[in-house]
Amino acid sequence: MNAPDKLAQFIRLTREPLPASTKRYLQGSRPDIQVPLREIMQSNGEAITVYDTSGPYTDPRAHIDVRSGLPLVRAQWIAGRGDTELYEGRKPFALDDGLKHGETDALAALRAQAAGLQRQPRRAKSGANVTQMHYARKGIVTPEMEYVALRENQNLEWQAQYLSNADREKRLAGNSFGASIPKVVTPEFVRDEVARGRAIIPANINHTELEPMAIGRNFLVKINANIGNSAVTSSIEEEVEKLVWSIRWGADTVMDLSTGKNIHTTRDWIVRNSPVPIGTVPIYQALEKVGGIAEDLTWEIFRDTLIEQAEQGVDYFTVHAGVRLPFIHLTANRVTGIVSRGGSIMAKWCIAHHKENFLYTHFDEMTEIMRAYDVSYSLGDGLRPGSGADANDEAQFAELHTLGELTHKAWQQDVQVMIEGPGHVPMHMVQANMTEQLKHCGEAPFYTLGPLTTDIAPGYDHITSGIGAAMIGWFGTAMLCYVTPKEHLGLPDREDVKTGIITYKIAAHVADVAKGHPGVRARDDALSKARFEFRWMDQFNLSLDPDTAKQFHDETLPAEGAKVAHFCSMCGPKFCSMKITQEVRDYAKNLGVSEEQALQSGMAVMSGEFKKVGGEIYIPINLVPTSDQ
Ligand code: IRN
Ligand code: FE2
Repeated sequence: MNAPDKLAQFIRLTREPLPASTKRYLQGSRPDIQVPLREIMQSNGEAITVYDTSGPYTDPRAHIDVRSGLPLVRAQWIAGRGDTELYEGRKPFALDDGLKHGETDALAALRAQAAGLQRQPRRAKSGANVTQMHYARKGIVTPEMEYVALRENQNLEWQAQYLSNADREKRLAGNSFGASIPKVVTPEFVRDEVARGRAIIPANINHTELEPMAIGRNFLVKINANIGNSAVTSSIEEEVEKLVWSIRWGADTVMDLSTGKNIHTTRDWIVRNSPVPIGTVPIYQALEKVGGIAEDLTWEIFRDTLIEQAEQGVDYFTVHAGVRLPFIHLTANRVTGIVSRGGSIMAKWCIAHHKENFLYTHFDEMTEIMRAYDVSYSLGDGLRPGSGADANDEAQFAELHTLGELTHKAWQQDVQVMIEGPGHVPMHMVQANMTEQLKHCGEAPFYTLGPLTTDIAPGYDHITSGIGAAMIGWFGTAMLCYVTPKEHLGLPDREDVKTGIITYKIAAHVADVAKGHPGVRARDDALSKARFEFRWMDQFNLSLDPDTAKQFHDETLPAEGAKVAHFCSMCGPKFCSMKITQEVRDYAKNLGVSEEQALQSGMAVMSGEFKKVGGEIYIPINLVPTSDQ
């Protein structure tokens, strides 16, 4: 089987909807605003809806051909604004960059097809500003903003049916560290958040396949999954597979961090087949263009790379413009020096030329390019700490303050910005990062990598970082960059990607619950109820990873009957606390007394028993009642 066919087969497999799930759409104010969500139907007839990042792949009615890309959701919106024009575009740099590495037939076939994927690019008409921030500041609600508003509301019907107003207020009053989460997200609210730079909608005008989403402190916490080949492993089709796989499990954005061969072609395939925003670090490709020699980089090569990627439809760029020459010596005494790839490339350039970072000196020019395509900045943390020992040091915060300065410069041109954050930070030092970011970056969304709260667990860094991610999400970080179990050890495979995503869905969700988004706890409550009522299938289906939940259960109790049994193999039939509670309730009902009274009389009986055996907490084994064994 050739590579594209293998890919098509994989995508067929991942088109299965998740168990008991149906794709639904919320209809917006115009026919082409249709916002997806996933409805999970329970055996008791109650439905829970959840945010759905999986795109058309999980819609059985959608026709998908990876060779031609996804449906063009935004085509009418963008063209309708009349402020962009189609143009010739640049020839992708070194279209045949794979050939010199000894290209296989399968890759040659992919390239030929990718050429078909390339579309004529669009850019802003001369003098026009096409960014979402620009529209927002003019008071205009774009279809993208309306789409996002519909998408952010969680289980509104459920809330109306099951939450009293008081309950809703109680949830909203959860400690949200100064965030102001609305009861209902309206398009006007989204517009206002984007206008003041507190949220971004990463949406390149060349990414017409995009289902818009927002990143901001007053919205649901988002997660990003990194994919991408390196010089040593992985292929184009594997990367598209990882994309489809990532959004199936809930990645809100995906970054293509490819550094190996076929960078341009891989990206074409990813963007054309992605319903979620795609981010990149353009300095990686620029470095490939100069044969990997950082000193040979120039602003011109970087600028051409930016334009090349902007034409392809990349939605946000990580730019390490805060790694300034005067800050580099501040890392000299660190335990782990500079751990950011982009940061180390720029530091090397600065030192070699003894010049200020060209990303910093050309920032306004760069912003003009971003503006012409509405690419958002993700201002990179090139000096983030790479160990707990280096956390919150002078180098890190000097860079953060510079990122704040650059944010305000970008905003002068209405270009959207988020700020990248660490890294490795012990738990008690996590909150200072958020406080410092809020203070210096004008409330632009924070986007952190973990942080990892300890350095002693390679192989488990999804967990060391999931802890920090949950905390910083609660404090106000808008997007969490996932870490997989392979962090520090190797390139993640498909299973690692899934583990990283589920871990980060947990972190984001616990933060959302703590922040008080009124509808997000619907899922917890429904799952708890299903658990208490021994509706095993509902418990699996409501979970973040139904396959694993079911598999673990079935490992010890595989029989169909066990799916309705009032116990599992953890405690067995006699010691199931939930079963006993239910028995107490039934007992009370039979006696016609309240649960509390029943518990009290039950306890009186128990305490009698307890005294009979001598009143010791630990009783000799021969005195343990055995009658019911
Ligand atoms: C996120 C927050 N801080 C860093 N990140 C991510 O790290 C960033 O979005 C990108 O995916 C990756 C960039 O790594 P380097 O080049 O800074 O190591
Ligand atoms: Fe690290």
